[in-house]
Amino acid sequence: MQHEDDLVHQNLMSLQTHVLAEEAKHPSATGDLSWIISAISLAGKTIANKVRRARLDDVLGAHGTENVQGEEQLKMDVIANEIIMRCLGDRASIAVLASEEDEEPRILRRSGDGGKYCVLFDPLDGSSNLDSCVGVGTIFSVTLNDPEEADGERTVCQAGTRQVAAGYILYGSSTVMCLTTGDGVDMFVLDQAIGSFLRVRTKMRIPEKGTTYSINEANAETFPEGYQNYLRFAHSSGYTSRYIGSMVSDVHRTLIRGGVFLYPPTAKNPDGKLRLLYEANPMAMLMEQAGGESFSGDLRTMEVQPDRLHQRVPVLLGSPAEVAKVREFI
Ligand code: AHM
Ligand code: MG
Repeated sequence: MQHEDDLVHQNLMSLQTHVLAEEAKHPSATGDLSWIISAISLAGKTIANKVRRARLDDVLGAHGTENVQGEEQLKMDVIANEIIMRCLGDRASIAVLASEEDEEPRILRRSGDGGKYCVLFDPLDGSSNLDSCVGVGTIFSVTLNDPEEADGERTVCQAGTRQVAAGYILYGSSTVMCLTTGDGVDMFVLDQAIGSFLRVRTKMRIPEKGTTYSINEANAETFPEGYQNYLRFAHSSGYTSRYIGSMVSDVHRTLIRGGVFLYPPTAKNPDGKLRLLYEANPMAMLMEQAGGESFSGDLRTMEVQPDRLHQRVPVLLGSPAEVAKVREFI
C-alpha cells in the first residue's frame, strides 16, 4: 500500500490538467494554446478509435485520389484529415490550418478576427503500414500567425525555431502523445476506459548515446558517400538496426531508447523524403527539447528557412553523441 502522503503528491494528471497547470505558470497566457492542444487531443482520440476499427469498418486501402505530392491517398488519410479539420476548424484562435493532404493551407480567420496561431500537421503519417497493423501517427506543429502576411503559404513558411508547440500522437500498442510547448517534453498515454490522456513522464531526456540506427538501408547504394561510410562504421562497431518505416514509431523508439533516425537524400528523393514543416520540424523541436539534436544537411533542421508548404528535407535526428558521430562521416 502507498502511504497517504504519496497518494496526495502523485496525482493523476490528465493532459487537460497538465496544460492548465503549464498555463498558470505564465500569467500573461490567454489560454488560446490550451484550447488548441485540447482540440488536438480530441482529434487524436477520434483517430485512434478509427485506426483500431479500420479493418472492421472496411476503410483500409486506396481512396482513389492523389495528394498534391502525387502520392496515392488512402481512405484513412482522408478520414484522419477530416477529423482534424472538424476538431480544429472551429477553434477561435487558429488563423491557418495546413495539412500534408491539402494542396494549400486553409485560412480560417485573419488576425483581426482573433487568428493567432497556425497549426500544421500530417494527419496519419506512415498510413501505408496500416494494413499490417504497424504503429502510425499524427504529427503537429504550432506557430504564431504573422498578422502582416495575407498569403497562406507564406504565413506557414516559418523556420522551426519559431514553433511554440509541437508533438505527435502514436497509435501503437497503446496510444501515446509526446508534447512540447518549449519547456521540455511530456508523455501521455490514452486511457481508453476513461477517455483521457494521462501523463506518464515529464521532462523526458533522450539517452546521450544508443547503438541503434534507423534508416531504410535498401536505398544505401544511392545515399551520398558519407552515409555509406557511416553505415560501414556502424556495421563494424556493434550497432544494431531497427526500421519500422513509420516515422512516428521510429522517432518514438529513438526518443525512448536512444540512437539515430535518418532519412538521407536518395536517387528517388534527392532532397530527402520527409516534409520540413509538418514532419521534420516538429520532430526536431521534440528532440531538442529532450536533449537530442536534429540536422537537415549542414543546418539545424529548425534553422532551415522554408520556401513552400510541402518542402522536403533530409533528416538526421537522435541522441547527441550519435548524431555527432554521423556528422563526422557526412
Ligand atoms: P507518408 O507521410 O506518406 O506516410 O510518408 C512518410 C513515411 C514516414 O513515416 C517514414 O519515415 C517514411 O515515409 C518511410 O519511407 P520509406 O518507405 O521510403 O522508407
Ligand atoms: Mg507523413
